[in-house]
Amino acid sequence: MRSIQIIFLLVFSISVFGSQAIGHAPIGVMADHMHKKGEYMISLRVSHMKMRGNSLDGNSISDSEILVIENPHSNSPSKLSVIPIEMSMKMLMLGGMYAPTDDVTLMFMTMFMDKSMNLNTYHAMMRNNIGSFNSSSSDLSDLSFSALVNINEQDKSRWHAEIGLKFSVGDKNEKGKALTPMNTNMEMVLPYGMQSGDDSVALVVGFTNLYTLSDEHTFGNQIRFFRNISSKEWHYGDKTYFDSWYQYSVNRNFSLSSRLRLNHQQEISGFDSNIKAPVQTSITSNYGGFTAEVGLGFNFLTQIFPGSEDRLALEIINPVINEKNGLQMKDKTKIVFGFQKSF
Ligand SMILES: [Cu+2]
Repeated sequence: MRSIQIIFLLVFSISVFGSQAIGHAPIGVMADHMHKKGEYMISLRVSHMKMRGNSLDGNSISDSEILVIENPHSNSPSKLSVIPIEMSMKMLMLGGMYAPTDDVTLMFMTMFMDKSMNLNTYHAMMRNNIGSFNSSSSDLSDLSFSALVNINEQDKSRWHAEIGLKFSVGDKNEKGKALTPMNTNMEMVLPYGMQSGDDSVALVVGFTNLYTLSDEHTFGNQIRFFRNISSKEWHYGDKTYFDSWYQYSVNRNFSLSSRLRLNHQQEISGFDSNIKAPVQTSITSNYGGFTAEVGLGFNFLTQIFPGSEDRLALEIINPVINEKNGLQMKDKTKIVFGFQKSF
């Protein structure tokens, strides 16, 4: 009888004082929370984003304007002749967290990426549109291991740091068929942005602050740096994310969020001499830059599987500032859906 009472009390206390929807950041933010000693968590995130149209140094540019830009790789054709129309990126992220102590949470994340791009080809001499084609790639893209370390925990404000490594394991020599400006089909190494990896290792350093204004209102701020520490012929540029979010707790099971993200990334370092199609994506300076986006979302706790409550979350993210380097595609809406469960 006594043990039944204890179990009842335990279950009751978990459901009343346990997790709240507002206890985790908006789903697009990583490494936002820590766990109590002995806790495990698994997470699954699915995201989908689209890019459409092009910009030169942040300003929209038409296809006819792109067709008069110099092709730096060759004289035949002497101008860019293949133009990206639309790109879609699907990502699947599987993560795990475990807290060996109250002050340290270990985090593991693996990412699977699927990319697809539609492009138009223009004739080398006549400059008329001779058709379109699709390039795609999909692969396990990267694995990362991090430790989150409690720095300071007060009544209303907590700080933690993240230190980790991100290993790019995806293929960087993926090939595809392309329609050339000579009106032939050719198998070639896909441009940098269509590859699933760059064979590099990045050091990840982050700092997160969570500020609880009241039971209903919380603010979060996070900065994360990705610095390349090992690479082969080329690698994507170092990047920095800054996230700032506000969450409102509607009730224990449901919270709403708004978030501003600032992204900065360097252009690609190094090059692959096999990547030389007359298209913007095969030019390393057409990568990186500054962008900002705004996300709106919710976190929801519900019971699907046995055990602790299941956490479902969604975020819809829209671009607000585009200062991408050189000639690049413009970001459109991104959607992130997540499922998390603690043990
Ligand atoms: Cu977690």
